[in-house]
Amino acid sequence: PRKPRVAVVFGGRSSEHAISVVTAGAVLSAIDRDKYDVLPIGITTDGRWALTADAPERMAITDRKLPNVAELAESEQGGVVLPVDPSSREVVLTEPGQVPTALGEVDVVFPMLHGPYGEDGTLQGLLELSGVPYVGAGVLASAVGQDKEYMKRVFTSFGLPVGPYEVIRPREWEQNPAAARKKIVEFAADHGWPLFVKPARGGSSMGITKVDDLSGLDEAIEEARRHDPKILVESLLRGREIECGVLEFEDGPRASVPAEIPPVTNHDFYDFEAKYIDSASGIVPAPIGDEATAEVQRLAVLAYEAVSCEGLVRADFFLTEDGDFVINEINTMPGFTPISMYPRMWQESGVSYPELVDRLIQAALTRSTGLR
Ligand code: G1L
Repeated sequence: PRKPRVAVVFGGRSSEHAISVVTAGAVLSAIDRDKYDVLPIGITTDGRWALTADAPERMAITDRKLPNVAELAESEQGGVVLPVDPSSREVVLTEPGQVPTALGEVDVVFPMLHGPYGEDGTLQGLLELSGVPYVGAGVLASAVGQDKEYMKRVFTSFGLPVGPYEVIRPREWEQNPAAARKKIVEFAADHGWPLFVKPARGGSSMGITKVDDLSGLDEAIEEARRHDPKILVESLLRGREIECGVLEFEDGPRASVPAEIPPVTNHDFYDFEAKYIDSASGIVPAPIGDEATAEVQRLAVLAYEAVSCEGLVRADFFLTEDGDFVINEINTMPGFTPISMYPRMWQESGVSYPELVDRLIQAALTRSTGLR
């Protein structure tokens, strides 16, 4: 029989376009070509879908220059822009916002797009409608994983401890900012300053401000609302940052050894750059002892089940001075270069990067489509 064809979809209309391209390059390099055929599908920053050349070496960072899909598609040994007959090399440009009408013969999609339209369940929904199996979280888990309010509500209902938070909904701020401000000041009276003001949706750390007192509050709210009209206010959780990976095996999900993210020195908090670029600074395994390790692994699998994740998830916790874990968030599409925390945690647990990629593809293929 012919090999399953894996379409890796990457790039996209996101500020994390380049990270997606770099990560997709690493995944393409790791896919076993004796076992699978690959179809690299890039999305330009203005939304055109391109069937790019299978050339992972051109997707790496070179001379401090970040790769992008437009250059991959336009370069000499470049790709073609969909919709096309994948066997032809004809260049057909789609308009921004248009999606290809035919992905051709694709057995499984490996989605690698950050944020809205990639990580939030919308692309997953398109794939469900197309009847194409895909790697990772489904529609519901993706959407819950993108919304910090619903994520906390689901965690709470499954008995997972979450930190204190308040939600400010779009109308609350638009119709009565004074009441919203009062709600936040009362929250600060209960839980103390500083506060973190965050957009409720959107995966990265963009739009998040640490607020030390009332004077910075309005600006922080306005900034968060530029990313999402629904915002969250959280208190500073003192404690060690511990992460744990969950991966689906043939007999169900298992947890990796956890990692510790050391307190940041030159960043105000674990921000975008720290998260993706300085991930080498994480300590694997986290030096927290056997009991805490077992506990965080139990909670990570519980979070995976609570949100109905599939394939994988990275669960992020705080370990308080009392020795209790508080779950901060989950990430259905965690940093995924070979030096990112999630692959490093599995490496340390005895699962290599190529094996990780293979397990995720296999899990998607055996799941197939429809209700599961
Ligand atoms: F498909 C997986 F395996 F679920 C998957 C997909 C995407 C895991 C991790 C990622 N990560 C990324 O695509 C990204 C970190 C480059 C952007 Cl969200």
